[in-house]
Formats: sequence, C-alpha cells, structure tokens
Amino acid sequence: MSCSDWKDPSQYVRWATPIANDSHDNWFARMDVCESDVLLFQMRIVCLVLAACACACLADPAINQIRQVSNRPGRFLSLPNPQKCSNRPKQFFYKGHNYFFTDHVPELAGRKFDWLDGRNICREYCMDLVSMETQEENNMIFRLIQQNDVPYIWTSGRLCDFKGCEGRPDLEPKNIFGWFWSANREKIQPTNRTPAGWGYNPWSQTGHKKQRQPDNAEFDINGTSESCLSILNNVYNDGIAWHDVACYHEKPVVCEDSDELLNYVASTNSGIRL
Ligand SMILES: [Ca+2]
Repeated sequence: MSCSDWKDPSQYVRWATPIANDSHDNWFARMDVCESDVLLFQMRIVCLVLAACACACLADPAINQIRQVSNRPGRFLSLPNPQKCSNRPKQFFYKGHNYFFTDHVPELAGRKFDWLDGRNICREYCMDLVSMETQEENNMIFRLIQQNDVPYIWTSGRLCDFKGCEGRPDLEPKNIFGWFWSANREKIQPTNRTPAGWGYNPWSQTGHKKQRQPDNAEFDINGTSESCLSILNNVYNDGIAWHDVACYHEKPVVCEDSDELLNYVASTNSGIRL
C-alpha cells in the first residue's frame, strides 16, 4: 500500500508536507504525510536526540536551560490519546465543538508552549489549536481573553511559507493571501480587509513597526519569520487583536475539538464515549 492510498486519518501525522504541483482545491487538504513514511525516521531522530542529550548533559549541566528552536526538523504532530480524548476538558461549547483554555486546566495551568507543542497538547485530547472562522467565534475567544486578563494565546493560524507553498500565485502576496487554519486547513480570508461576514478586521492595525499586521517584524530583528497567528491582549495599545508572531514563542493555548481526530478515535475504539 502506498502512502497516497491511505484514507485513514491516523496516517496523517505531519503538520505540513504539501505535494508539489498539487491542484489548488486539493492542496490544503493534503498538507500531511502518512505515518509509515515518517515513523522510522521519527524513531531514528528520537534515538539520536536522546543520545545527543545524554552526551550534552554529561558535558554541560546547564544544557537544559538552552531553549530549543521550534521549527527544527524532526518534530511531528502527535496522535490522539483515546483516554485523554474521552476525558478531555470541556470548559465551553460552541456550534458542536468543545473548547478549553490551558490555564484553566489544573495539570496545564501556568504552562506555555511554542506553537507546534501547543498543537500537540491539544491533539492528545482529540482537539487542535482554536480556529476562528467566524466573527461570532472570534468574539467568544476575545471575551475569554478579556474576562480572564489573558496576555496572549496561540491559534491554529499559520502562514503557508514552507516547502510546497512556493509557486502558488493564489497565495501571493503571502502576507495577504498566504494564511490558513492548520486545524482544518481552511484558508484565512485576506488579511488587508474586513473578512466577508464580519464587522471588523481582527488583525491589529499596529505592532512593533507601527504597521498593520501581519508585519513579519521579527524577521527584521533576527531573521525569524512571524509564521504563526497569535491573539495579543493590548501589547501595542491596540486592544485584543490578531498578530503574526514567530512560532518559537511560548504561550498558553485554547484547544478546540477536532472533528477529524474525534472521528478517528471513535472509529478505532468501539463504544468509546467522547
Ligand atoms: Ca507581527
């Protein structure tokens, strides 16, 4: 069986490996790679990393203080844990989906995650980082942030700036047309205008460079692209608004039910209550 024959969502584990020259319509739905291709590689990477860590820790006790860079190769999406899915926190509910905020879950409170680790924390619970496709859902998340004085969170928003995104005129310019929700691979509406069906543009009108977002500001500082979508709470005297931020920064997250992962766990665990 070849990778492309697999229909089972359990096989799709990697966060982004688009197929070159794929059709426009299929492309976002196929940004994953199947498990068999990556599992062996993943196991080798884990062994190498463990061996390297052991050597490094012996040589330098302070090694654990060095923060790992987020976009390093060899990091993959986690598969869901059926028991965690069944017992996932359900703090609020909107249009068929449950949500939770990590700071309101005792075992996760106070923790921060880079963007990919944030996705993986959610995915263990059959969830993913929150995606705000409508103004109503966005308002709900903004209210959560306002009422709890949350400084910032990650969302599943991601810039299509990785391998497979090149040669796509429909995604250009990237800062306007190149954003999508990783959780369900839906495109995010153009960033430079009020989204259709919305009464306001959720992207901030200012930021580090005093320019409207997304501004890719950190790239000018240290060469790191701001490829992930964060909601910041008045960091630039701009209220609660969307910002492009470099993915290695660590933030608490809001998780939202993933239909794909819930359906997969339901279909592979007879009688499970989700
Ligand atoms: Ca920015």
